[in-house]
Amino acid sequence: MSAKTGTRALYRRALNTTAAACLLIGAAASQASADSQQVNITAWAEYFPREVLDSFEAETGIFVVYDYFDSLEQLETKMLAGATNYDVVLPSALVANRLMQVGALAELDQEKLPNRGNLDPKIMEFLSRHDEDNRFGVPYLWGTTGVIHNPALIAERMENAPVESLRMIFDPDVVSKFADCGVAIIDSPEEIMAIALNYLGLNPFTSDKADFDKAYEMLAEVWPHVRHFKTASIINDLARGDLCLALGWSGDAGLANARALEAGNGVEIAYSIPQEGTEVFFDFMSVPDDAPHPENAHAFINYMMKPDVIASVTNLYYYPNGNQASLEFVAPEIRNDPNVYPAPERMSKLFPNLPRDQKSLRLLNRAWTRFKTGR
Ligand code: N2P
Repeated sequence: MSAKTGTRALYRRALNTTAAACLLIGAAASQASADSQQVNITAWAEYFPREVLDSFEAETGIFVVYDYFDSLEQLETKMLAGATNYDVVLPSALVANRLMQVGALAELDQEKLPNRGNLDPKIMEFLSRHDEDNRFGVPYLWGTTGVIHNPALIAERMENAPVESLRMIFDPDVVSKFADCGVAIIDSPEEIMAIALNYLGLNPFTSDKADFDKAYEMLAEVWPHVRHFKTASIINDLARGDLCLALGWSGDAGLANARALEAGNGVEIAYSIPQEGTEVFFDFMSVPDDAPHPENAHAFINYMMKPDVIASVTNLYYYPNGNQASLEFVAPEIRNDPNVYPAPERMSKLFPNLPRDQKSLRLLNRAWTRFKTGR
């Protein structure tokens, strides 16, 4: 489903349900326009389960309009232009940091977020590197970027493939073995370039051109074996068996596996956090400075911090969350899966994505574009 169709469908649905709710709660509600009873959110596709949005709507009478984005760059560009009409946006902590600096995010009204007490103080402290005193956002889901693979298709092509290593993607002798069953890389320049630099033993946040040249040289050898960079197609392509390997996000591997199971097509998908270390990301719930319904935005964010609610998101999407009180509601097989909640030994090798200076960003984007376009 394209982002456009999805949004239209939800709009229609939101209006119908608004009409039904008005009938139910009578005159007071029917006077409120559909507009003031809505919250416009934008996030990745498959990041807020329909059933969770349904319960929020039922509990609050506020209807959710969900618009998808396919890349952080797309979200950032839109937010910098302003007047998005969004009430809640889901940037990564890194992108949120840049948006704060230009005044594109509103400071949250902490009084309206009583469920904040459920959040994990360690994660809050961590996030204060991007958002001092945690004033502009609260953590939603987090995860790692690593090796998603189809063990059966991989084993047919290589015995003892190094699935715990980024060699699966960055070593041309290895990745070339899987070109025929389909290799994809998420279209996320800041994440993938940092991982590539780190793999080479270089500073992931370097602003040295020679470092970017080295990373580009490595990636150029990988490019002929990559089928696509379509972030939004990766889950379904893996689930159908149309890809056997991807450098992508931890939860998307779990989701692809669950989808294949549902389809009963015999496909199995696994994930590993690379032993060389990789990026850990934190996604942020925040409110644009010009949000049309800031009250509803706070109600939404507060609802998503209910322990059982956010645990149900983790249980469906295989991404850990930043809510300590939710852990007891997280299914044990997810809570104890070291590829979802990383074991301490792997955790110590993870690095968060940090802000880069303009020069570094320019070099990074140039290397990425050359890589992606094969030039
Ligand atoms: C989309 C998940 C995106 C998480 N399915 C990236 N931070």
